Amino acid sequence: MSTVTPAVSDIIEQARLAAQAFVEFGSHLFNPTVRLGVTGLSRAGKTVFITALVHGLVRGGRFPVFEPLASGRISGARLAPQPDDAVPRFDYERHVRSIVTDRDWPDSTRQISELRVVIDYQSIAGAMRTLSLDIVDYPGEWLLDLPLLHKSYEQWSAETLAYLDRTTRPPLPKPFLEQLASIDALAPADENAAIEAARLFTAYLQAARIEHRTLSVVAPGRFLMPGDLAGSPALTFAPLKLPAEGGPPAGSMCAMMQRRYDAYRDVVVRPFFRDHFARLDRQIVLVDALSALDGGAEAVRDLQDALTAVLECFRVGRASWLDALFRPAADRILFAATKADLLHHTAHDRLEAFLKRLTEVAVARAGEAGAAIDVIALAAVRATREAVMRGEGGELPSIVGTAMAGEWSDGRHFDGNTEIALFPGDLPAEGLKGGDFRSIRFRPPPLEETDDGTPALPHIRLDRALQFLIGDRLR
Ligand SMILES: Nc1nc2c(ncn2[C@@H]2O[C@H](COP(=O)(O)OP(=O)(O)OP(=O)(O)O)[C@@H](O)[C@H]2O)c(=O)[nH]1
Ligand SMILES: [Mg+2]
Repeated sequence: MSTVTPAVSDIIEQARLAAQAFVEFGSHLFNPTVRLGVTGLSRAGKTVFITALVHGLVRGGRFPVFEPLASGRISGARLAPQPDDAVPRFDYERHVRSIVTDRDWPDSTRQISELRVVIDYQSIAGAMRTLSLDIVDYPGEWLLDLPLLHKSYEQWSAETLAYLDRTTRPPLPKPFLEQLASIDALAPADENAAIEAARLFTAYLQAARIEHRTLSVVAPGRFLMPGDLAGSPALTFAPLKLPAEGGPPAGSMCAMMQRRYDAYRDVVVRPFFRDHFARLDRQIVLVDALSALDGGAEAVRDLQDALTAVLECFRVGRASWLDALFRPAADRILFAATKADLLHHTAHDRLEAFLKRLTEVAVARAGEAGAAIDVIALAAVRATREAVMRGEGGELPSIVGTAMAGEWSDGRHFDGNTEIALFPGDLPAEGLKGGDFRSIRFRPPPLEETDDGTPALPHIRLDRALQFLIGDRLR
């Protein structure tokens, strides 16, 4: 049976990282760089966060809490060619056009991309300096692959099938499970049956994503966002019911599936995390807690499971072979609940407290390992204003914004130009139950003028996030 043997591959991995760190150390002396990791499941708000952050730096946003900018020590920020030649560039201009000009949100991300921002600033002592900020964007689905790094095919198959057998959330994986029942894992490998199994398994994952919006721990992420790997053998596998004992006979169905799973893990997943997660200086973990609250108790549990499984892998400071993969670990980690503009500010405390409960274990572990931790509620782009509605129950702290065009679940239709005011509901004061909260999609807002007349995107606490993440590197 295949197990994940730490020995040889880890030693190679460590040596590679050490060499990389050495080369980078040399170049950082002349060109100080911060690699900022933006982590988040799909739809968490990564692309919007990166776009708003860069827009604020380059165009001068209203950032009173971001000291280097507020005090005037930053003389300018500009986009520069990124360090990795093989990775596409983050299409900043297109995303800005979408948010600012079209007042529409960017599309869901399908490929990895990277951006470098160079910040010119005056140090506190008065010297002129530059800092490069490197940021990577990627499809959130791929993050769900992180737990696969320490799982064998047998483990993954068993866990996935256990989930599929017990889940009661529609869509049910019936077509896949029926086909699975017709496959004998020990019989000779049958390519057509493998293709059909992978197709039905992928169809289930896709349907589950559309239905739930959030995703649980079952997915190999590239099945949903294959990038340029669509149709390759490394993506043509599925879980199988395996015999309790004994290795897979050579040439059998399960031997073939296992080989493909291993290829997916070692050739697709491992390099992605090695190249983009292993060398982070700072890390922000974005969590769309509000959509989960809207989805009810099971959606919240789903989000918690997925986050726990993913954050478990950032075992900062623990003696595990994954340490090698994630060293040097980020020394500052910010956990952020996104889209806080969907709440009145009086509810932001509750949102932060909810996020703390969701990520408790990961937060404690990162703190133990010596990383500086903070938890905040933010909106990278603030799409609403606040208002007080007077109803039967007295005054309700509400929000006002332009509703996105389309049909709502309550049957109302909006043309995309109508302002509505609503009370989004209450967040739970304790526990991880769903609240009676409604998450609404508003259009991005028009630009606002800052005090010196610069047009800027409104936000909530984006400046506080920046101060925590890179403020100390601009002193
Ligand atoms: N109101 C509001 N909505 C936001 C904000 N940020 C993101 N959203 C909403 O969340 C959706 C997803 O945001 P993205 O930035 O595309 O999310 P992502 O993490 O890049 O998602 P993937 O690319 O699918 O992994 C957007 O289409 C918006 O509807 C925000 O600050 N305020
Ligand atoms: Mg994205």
